[in-house]
Amino acid sequence: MKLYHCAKSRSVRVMWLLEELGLEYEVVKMSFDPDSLQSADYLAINPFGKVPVLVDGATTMSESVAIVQYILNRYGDGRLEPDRNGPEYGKFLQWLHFGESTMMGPVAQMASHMMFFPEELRNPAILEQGRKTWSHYLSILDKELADKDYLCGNEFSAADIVVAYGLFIVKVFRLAPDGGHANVEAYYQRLSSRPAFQKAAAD
Ligand SMILES: N[C@@H](CCC(=O)N[C@@H](CS)C(=O)NCC(=O)O)C(=O)O
Repeated sequence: MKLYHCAKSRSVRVMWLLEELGLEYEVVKMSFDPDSLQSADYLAINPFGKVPVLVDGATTMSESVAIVQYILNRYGDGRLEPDRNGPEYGKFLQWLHFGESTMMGPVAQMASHMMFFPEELRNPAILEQGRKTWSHYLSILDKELADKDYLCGNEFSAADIVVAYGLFIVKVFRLAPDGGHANVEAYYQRLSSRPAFQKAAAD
């Protein structure tokens, strides 16, 4: 497998999973510079000009959570997900997709209006709205984590990888103030101390 990766991007999720599963892969380091992601060569691989991309034989994919599901399905041997016929599986899929579809909405708002957009397009009201939504999501996560260490069946799973990436990015870029969600904080400390995370999150 070949993983196209930019430091701190959503490809961290994929690398973290590959590391946890002990799978062999090659990393192609990209950068956010348009010469990299917008080059003709890269656009031929991913017309969206984004990372991650995973190439596995004839398969090329460019949605991080779909890639996570693909890797689990092909190479996971049941690891890092609950039994697909058991009671936890629906919940697992829900958190797995929450981590991108819902959770990254306010992250994108905060990041755009704090650092990605040119000054003249940044809107403090939208930044504030993003922070409010983020804080609301964290309170729900905090309740969910009140009596367990991980989101599904109290076992570490790929859903934690996807969700923890959002927490990571908000911390690294200081998009929202820390604090106020003790269970989420303890959860993040638990996850970010894993060697596979540390390898994937390094530059
Ligand atoms: N929904 C996609 C989003 C991919 C995405 O937005 N990637 C960002 C990095 S985290 C990117 O490559 N941005 C570069 C750009 O938009 O120019 C996924 O989960 O993989």
